[in-house]
Parts: sequence; C-alpha cells; structure tokens
Amino acid sequence: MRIDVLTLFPEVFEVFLASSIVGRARAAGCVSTQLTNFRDFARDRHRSVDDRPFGGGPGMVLTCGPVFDALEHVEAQDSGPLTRVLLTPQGRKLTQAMVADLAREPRLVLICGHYEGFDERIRSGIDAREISIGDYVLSGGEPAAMVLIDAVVRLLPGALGDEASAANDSFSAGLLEYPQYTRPREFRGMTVPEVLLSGDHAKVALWRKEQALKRTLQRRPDLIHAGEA
Ligand code: 6GU
Repeated sequence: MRIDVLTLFPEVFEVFLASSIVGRARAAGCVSTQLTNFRDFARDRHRSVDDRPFGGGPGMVLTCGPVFDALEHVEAQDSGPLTRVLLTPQGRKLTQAMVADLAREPRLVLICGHYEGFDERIRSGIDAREISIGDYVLSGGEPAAMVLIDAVVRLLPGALGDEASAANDSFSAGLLEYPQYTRPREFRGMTVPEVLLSGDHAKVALWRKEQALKRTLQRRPDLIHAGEA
C-alpha cells in the first residue's frame, strides 16, 4: 500500500511513521508513505494557504488553490487507483469495519484540514470519503490521520510480526481483549490467575473467551449487538 498525507504540518508525522508497528511495516515494505505540505503549493510570496471568510466572521479558512494543486501533484506521481480521505469532524465516524475496507485499497491519499476550517469547495470539488475519529474537537486532521494510518497499517499482510495477533485483537473478534499477564507471578501482592499457570491449553482458551465476553458485557455491551439491525 502507498499512503500520501497532505498536511500543513508534515513534521508531526515523522517520529510516528518511523516507530512501532508502522515503522516496522514501512521497513518491511508493506507500506510506503509520502508527506506533502500544502504550503509548498502556495501561490504568493508569503506562501499563504488561508484567508478570511467571505461574509465575515472570526478565523481563517484554508484556501482551495494549494490543496487542489498539492493533490493533483501527488496523484500524478502514480497512475493507479486511489482512495481519497478528507479528515474532518463532519465526516463519518471511523469504525474497524471502515478500517478493514481501507486496508484493502492499494493507495490512500489523506487530506488533513486545519485552521478554523476549509473552503467548502475542497469538500465538494474533491471526491473523497469524509472521516472523523470521534465526537470531540481536534485542532487539525493530523492526529486523526495518524489514528487512521495506525489502524490500517496493522492490518496489512506482514505488518505484525505474529500474524495471529491481529485476528485475536479486541475489535476484530468483536470483543474486548482478555486480561494478559507476564512474569513475575506475584507483583506487590497481586497474583496471576491459576488457570494461566496450569499448562492446560484448552482451559486457558476457555478462560480467555469467558473473560473477553464478561468484559465486553460489562464495559461495552453495545459491541455484542453491533451489526444487528
Ligand atoms: Cl478528522 N478533524 C478534526 N479537526 N477534529 C476531529 C476529527 C477530525 N475527528 C474528530 N475530531
């Protein structure tokens, strides 16, 4: 997969893209990433990318020119199919099902909004999926783009060292994760459930399933019924 990110703040992605699962997936060739700054496509000598809103009011609005130019520039680098995603609080709320769909695409082009907003013609003039990551306000689409990248990349074949761990994960199985323990057996008086030390694999598997169900019922009963009409 190829992921292009269009942003006014490419530097905030650098450590993220080099670290952890995403960093390893890039090193392994599962995904390539490219950062593009809209500001490099500004048309005036001040390199401005925003302007005051028509009709008045506070704040500044991201202008069309640099966004369309940046998009056309990166899209021309590769003629294959691509999926555009506009990160905006007005978008559809991201779910694991949407993440799984995006993970099957050959190329994602992520567009991060910023400032108080962007010119409506960016939304209407670009054929993009509009995605939000939840009902709260971020100063820009960058953290949302990182959330989306992380969630997508870990589903790519070969991205996780242990192929089983993705399928076993909380939301993939539709349940929250069961509790995990590692050494020491006792820490500050807190012990490990006996069954995990028993060596009985069938018993361990059953216990984990029960724990996952119990946790999900207690904390996120909505997940048990997710997908039902
Ligand atoms: Cl994608 N952008 C911004 N600015 N705020 C958000 C968001 C996106 N998703 C949730 N809040």
